[in-house]
Amino acid sequence: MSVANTIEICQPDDWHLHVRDGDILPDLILHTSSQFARAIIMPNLKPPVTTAELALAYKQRILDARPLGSSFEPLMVLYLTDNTTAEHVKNAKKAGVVGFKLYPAGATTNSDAGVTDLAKCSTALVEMESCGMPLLVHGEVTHADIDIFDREAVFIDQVLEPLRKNYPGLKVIFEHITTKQAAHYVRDADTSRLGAIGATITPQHLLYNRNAIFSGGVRPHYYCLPILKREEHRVALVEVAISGNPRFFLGTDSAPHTKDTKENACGCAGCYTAWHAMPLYAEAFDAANALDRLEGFASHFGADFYGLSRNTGKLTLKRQQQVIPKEFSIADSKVVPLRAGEMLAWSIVG
Ligand code: OTD
Ligand code: ZN
Ligand code: ZN
Repeated sequence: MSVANTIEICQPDDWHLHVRDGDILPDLILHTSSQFARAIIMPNLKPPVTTAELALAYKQRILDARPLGSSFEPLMVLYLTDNTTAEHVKNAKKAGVVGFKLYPAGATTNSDAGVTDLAKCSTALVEMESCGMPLLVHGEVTHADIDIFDREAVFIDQVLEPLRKNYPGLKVIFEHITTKQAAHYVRDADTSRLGAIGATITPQHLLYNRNAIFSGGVRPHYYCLPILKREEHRVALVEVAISGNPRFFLGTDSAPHTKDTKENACGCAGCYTAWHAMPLYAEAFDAANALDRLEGFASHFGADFYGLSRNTGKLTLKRQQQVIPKEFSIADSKVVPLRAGEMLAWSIVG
């Protein structure tokens, strides 16, 4: 069998990205827009992006931060809170917002404003069902008594399945799935009975298992939420990612934190992958002998799921080694990428 050394794919999109705000925007947008035509911008700012008005202002700051001549398109989602109403959903729809994001309160970085009880936003959820507004879900329960490695699997039974049954028209994206249970739940979901379901998968969850966090010492740059799981889960994620099933698509969850807040006695959660996301995904697909499935996952299925047109541009990747920088100077801080200082097997051409 011949080995592909160069692959050209339809330009990909990132269906789950954190770019924060302020001075660091231009560098972060530069990294992302060198590979991706569009990205869904996560609303977990402080304070969170909860209204159409706030989303449009944030979108404008991102557009202003693009490199000259860039046509990169930020797609905005709003942060669902206990106080989100049907009116918020209607206004969001009018403003071109592509979804609402459910963070169970306390689940991840800046999620304190998240939903404490889904019953509190039921009018919003009913409106989302009726106007076809998708719900993006951080799928972990947050009770301190549930083991951190079990939080996603427990969420499926305790929250996700009841949610989909209560709102059978709701379109759901199970974000950054990390377990065999989530992969199989999405793969096997009966969408003739309940709303459509998709899932995003990060590069780190395709490439690493939980050993990466502890190899030879604590490795804070491999700490993200949901946390890396056992090898059997990584294998199950690769299996669905390369399966050609359009329910699974790319979402980097690139989540930059400054070096000092990661390398800290209480380090922040998040992996920075925006600079090298596509080479990382190429490596994961290559290792599974499935480079021919990368384009569907990275460039087609997300757009199809969100009902948006596929991109017309192209991206070319080449099997060419490069060293990942040890850190990036971004505004007045340093950001350390995933696998900093080590080799990357693939490069972007051009
Ligand atoms: N996970 N870090 C962050 C968000 C994600 O759950 C997520 O989407 C972040 O820093 O915003 C992380 O580990
Ligand atoms: Zn999340
Ligand atoms: Zn995220």
